[in-house]
Amino acid sequence: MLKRLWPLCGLLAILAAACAVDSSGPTAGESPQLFLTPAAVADLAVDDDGMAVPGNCDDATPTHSTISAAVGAASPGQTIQVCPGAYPEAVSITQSLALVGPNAGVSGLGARAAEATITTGATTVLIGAEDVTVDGFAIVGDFGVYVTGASSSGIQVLNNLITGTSRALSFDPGGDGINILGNSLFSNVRSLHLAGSPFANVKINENRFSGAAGTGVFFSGNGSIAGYEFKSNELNHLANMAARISNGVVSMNTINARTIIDLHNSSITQNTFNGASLRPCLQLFGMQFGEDPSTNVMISHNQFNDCGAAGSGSYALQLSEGVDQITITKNTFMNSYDGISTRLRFVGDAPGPEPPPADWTLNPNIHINRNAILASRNHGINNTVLGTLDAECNWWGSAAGPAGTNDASGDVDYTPWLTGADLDNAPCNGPLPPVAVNKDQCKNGGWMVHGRADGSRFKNQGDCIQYVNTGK
Ligand SMILES: [Ca+2]
Ligand SMILES: [Ca+2]
Ligand SMILES: [Ca+2]
Repeated sequence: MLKRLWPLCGLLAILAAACAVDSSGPTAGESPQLFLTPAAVADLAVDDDGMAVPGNCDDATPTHSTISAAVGAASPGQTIQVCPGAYPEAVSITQSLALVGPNAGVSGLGARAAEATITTGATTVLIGAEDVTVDGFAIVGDFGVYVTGASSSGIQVLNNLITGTSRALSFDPGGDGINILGNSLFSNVRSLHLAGSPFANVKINENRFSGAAGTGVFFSGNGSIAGYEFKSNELNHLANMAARISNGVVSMNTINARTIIDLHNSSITQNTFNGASLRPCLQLFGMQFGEDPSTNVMISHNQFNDCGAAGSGSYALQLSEGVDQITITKNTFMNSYDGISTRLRFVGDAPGPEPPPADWTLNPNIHINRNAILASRNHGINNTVLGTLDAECNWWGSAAGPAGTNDASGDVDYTPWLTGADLDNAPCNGPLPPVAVNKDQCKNGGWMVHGRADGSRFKNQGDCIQYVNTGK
């Protein structure tokens, strides 16, 4: 039935996307693909079987069999459609182009159609121009995708599976308007590297970062990023986001790796951090390694699970020297070694004397309020430096407040505390007064230091005696 439509499809190339039959037979493993609506038909087509037209990989018209040949034939701003297949070639792009693979628009984290797989042992996709899009490929190399040249402005890396021996995705120059969305990036050294500066308006959303070793996500410490989204990623690879990031939002990620970040005028919200009881979870950069200490950061509504272990990496959340205007609220810290700690200055940090002990003083504008701090294994809050840490109005898992290893250590103001688990509404009135059980406890001012079993206070001695007698 469909075979009989074939001549019509050949005549009406513009409608070719409606015709899924390949009279020459598809490449092994290649199922018929419908890429693009006719209105979005690409300018050039590539298929490793040497036959396709834009919009139809199964057309019998001869075309480029390598991506490099199509890139060489393209004019600036054109779109190149790449059909499923194997492309063992290094692709170098030196002008604005869009490379559109068979999984364009399809996340790298889920089910995919047959891939266009580009593979070399060296740098596989080299981008040396602004406004280049690479969407919907599988890419394997020493460097998977490597952005070089004077500027990375307008680079879009979307919906790819990228594996790199040294780097999966690496940017040498800074730039404005960079989207890294929907990719699965794997490397045992670096899954993502931003080396250049300055960057602006960088979105890194809905990706997965994986690798067994290395600093997986690394931003150069002398760089800057103004305007930053890091949302809904799955981060399984140590992240050192050392660039000075301003106006950033880190939200809704699942983070299964230690993460260190330098943030300014930014927020960290609605993330889940998992430490597996062996690694620390989140550290805010201070002035170690010459960083500009994090300032004006809201850390709220995050879940920290099983973070930290004895030794240097002991925390769910750690504040480093010099951070200021930090608000930590409505988070849950569950089963951490230390829930929240302050970082001692270590040898190699600049500036100041070495080594520890507590040799720096907290800024006063750090507030830890209305969090749940539960089942900590060493300390719920561990302040190892000078200055008082404001930790009033937290819920410690009991109306009786901190206890056992779920406690506060060092100079921490933790009273009053919440006497209920509702972080939005529980009263901040702990410690609760001892319950009056006989009327003698009401006399001689005793009514002022006793209370009811629900934690409420008495108005006067008579109120107290009535409670003892009637329970009301
Ligand atoms: Ca074909
Ligand atoms: Ca093919
Ligand atoms: Ca207090």
